[in-house]
Amino acid sequence: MKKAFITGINGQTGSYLAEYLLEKGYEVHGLLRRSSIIKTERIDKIFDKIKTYYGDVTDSLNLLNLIKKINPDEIYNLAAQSHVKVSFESPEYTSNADALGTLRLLEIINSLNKKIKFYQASTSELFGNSPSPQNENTKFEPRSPYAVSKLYSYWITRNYREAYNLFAVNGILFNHEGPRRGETFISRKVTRWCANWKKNNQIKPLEVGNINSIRDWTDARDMVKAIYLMMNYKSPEDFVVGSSVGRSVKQLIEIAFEHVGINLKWNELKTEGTDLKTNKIVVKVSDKYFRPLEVNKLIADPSKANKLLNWSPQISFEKMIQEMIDSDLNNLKNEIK
Ligand code: NAP
Ligand code: G4F
Repeated sequence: MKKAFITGINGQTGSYLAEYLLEKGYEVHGLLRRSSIIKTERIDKIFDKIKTYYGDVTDSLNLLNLIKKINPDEIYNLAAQSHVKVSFESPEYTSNADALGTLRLLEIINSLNKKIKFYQASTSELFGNSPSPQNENTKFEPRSPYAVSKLYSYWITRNYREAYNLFAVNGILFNHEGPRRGETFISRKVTRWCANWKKNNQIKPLEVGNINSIRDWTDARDMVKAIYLMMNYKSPEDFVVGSSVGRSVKQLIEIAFEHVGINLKWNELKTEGTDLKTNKIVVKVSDKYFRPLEVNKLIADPSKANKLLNWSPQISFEKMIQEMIDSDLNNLKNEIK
């Protein structure tokens, strides 16, 4: 039985990855941050099948002691301050966790057991405004403290692979979403608003930032399959993973709104959207949600993953959005009054 240690097991993707590795017969261990309230909803379903430990990727001794104790075959480094806008407000912490956290893990592997395989959660944010579609050979132009920190992690992973012959890989994943997505990322913010509107349509308009930026959104459950495949590929290589379809934030909003029966009419400046049926303003653009720098257009060219890993996404964008709205509606129904 292979042993996996997942940092960020409590996050969106970490929770799906833990489930997938359990299905594949792994023994799964995960790093949890202590919190003053219990917030393990994403892993409650599998809590008795996994082993969790309190810790933090900013704490070298904690990581060293845990890895010695667990003695994993594979480490998946998913822990990160993962919000791009927040990274402008908290750049030092973001760098500590998202850049140095990776170095700490690689140093431990290199000194303790070079056979441990390592997965680094790299990101399409590395590409910044480089022309799309982006693949493994596209120039990196990071445009946030988050992306700069992840660029360090990308290179230190390659560096340890080449210098010390480690099986260490970067999954350069484009945006991935699903019912467990953090509530302040755009997809979940929109689907939560839609669920609220369906339940009680007297709510305030949805406030968003830049609706022109384009992203390549894939279901997180498809993404964890790609992570597994690259860790089981014959050699350690980096892979770009995404659906290869780009949509604007404006399109995302329109599609989600249609799912709850709203047909949008935008004003000329595209700063407000009105529900055609009721004439009510239902969406507003607000400066509050803009970033100091924007990344305009991220669309994956996943040809390498398609060909070498035989990977392609199975869950459509529309199905994912519908499922997210249904799940948010369900959460509202289950709220204790
Ligand atoms: P997420 O939901 O924000 O999960 C991140 C996890 O990391 C959370 O469980 C969080 O713990 C944990 N964490 C944060 N700082 C930590 C620290 N200092 N020590 C230990 N744990 C810490 O993010 P995600 O969407 O699952 O993404 C997983 C990884 O993939 C991240 O590294 C992200 O940057 C990267 N990525 C994500 C996407 C995407 O579109 N989702 C795309 C490319 C790359 P708490 O629950 O306690 O906050
Ligand atoms: O959902 P987002 O916050 O995701 P973003 O910035 O693309 O980052 C996510 O994907 C990366 C992979 O490309 C990951 F590495 C990263 O960890 C994270 O998971 O924003 C998507 C787009 C942006 O252009 C943003 O400016 O939506 C735009 N947006 C417009 N209004 C908004 C909003 N984003 C958020 N979060 N909230 C808004 O109100």
